[in-house]
Amino acid sequence: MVAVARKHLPLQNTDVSEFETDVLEGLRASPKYVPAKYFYDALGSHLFERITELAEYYPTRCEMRILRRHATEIAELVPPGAALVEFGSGSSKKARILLRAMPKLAAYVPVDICGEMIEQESTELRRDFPQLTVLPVTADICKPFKLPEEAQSAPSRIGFFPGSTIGNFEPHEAAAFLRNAANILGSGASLIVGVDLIKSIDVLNAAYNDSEGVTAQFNLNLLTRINRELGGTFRLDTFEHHAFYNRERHRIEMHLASLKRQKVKVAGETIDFRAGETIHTENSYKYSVESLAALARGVGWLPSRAWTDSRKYFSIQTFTLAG
Ligand code: AVJ
Repeated sequence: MVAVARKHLPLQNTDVSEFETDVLEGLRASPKYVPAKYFYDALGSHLFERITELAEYYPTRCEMRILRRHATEIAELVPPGAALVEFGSGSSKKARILLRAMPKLAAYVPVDICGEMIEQESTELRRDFPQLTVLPVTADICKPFKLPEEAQSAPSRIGFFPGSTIGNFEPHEAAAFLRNAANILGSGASLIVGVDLIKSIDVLNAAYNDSEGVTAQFNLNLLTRINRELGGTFRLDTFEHHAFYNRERHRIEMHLASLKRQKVKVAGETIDFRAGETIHTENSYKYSVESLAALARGVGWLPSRAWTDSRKYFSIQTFTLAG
């Protein structure tokens, strides 16, 4: 079945086989894990949208508020004729706030692994910002990629990485991402990063254990996806959503815990679970303004400005490239 499909759908099946490789590698490991990027199939993306609207989930609202309140000041960092490059742009909802405050911007370059999504979004952006050149790039933001000629030749480039997506990386991966962004943007560049801040454990734990159970559905949907795309036999009623703040490592951990000893098949392979054994599905690292600044400095970015909301839950931080 898969072998036949692979011939006719090369693009889709490249993804499927990478998904299979990554899932099997993670489920053979001890402790078990699955990379968090696989949450975002169609249903997963929809569930994440619902998470951003939950009373307990403050990050998205806080970030939007900071961007709206300080859009003019943020825009002052962007010289006329510059190109704005968004890493992992998705729906470009946050970029729109900046675009409205940057009328002299030459180009907006949304970069996302999901080509279909940014093509559609670009059509809407061109309609809403007729004077703006929109140059979508389909790429994995963790790997080197080339900017379109028009963005390359602009007098300067500004990176935008909102949503605390940087928190999904291990700190060394976050540093590698910042280094890659510096290489892509080039000398004279600036970078605008949105990052969730270290705060009261109760606030953090509540944000990932909402009372409606949407985060639990989001987490468990990963098993549904494995069942559908990799012929998995996970029974969703035998796994439970676990999310907690790990104080030592400044991160929320999400896991799926097996409620009993059991065997599950995935892509023809049998995976054994002990009772209580978990699959580690996500880390969401929390930073202070200082700890992110230190990380960025280490790879050549000079910290410039930082804004937070009134409760200091979330931050927007800017950096410029040294040299
Ligand atoms: C999209 C990675 C920022 O870590 O808060 C939300 C994902 N996971 N609830 C986050 C997520 C569980 C989210 N990020």
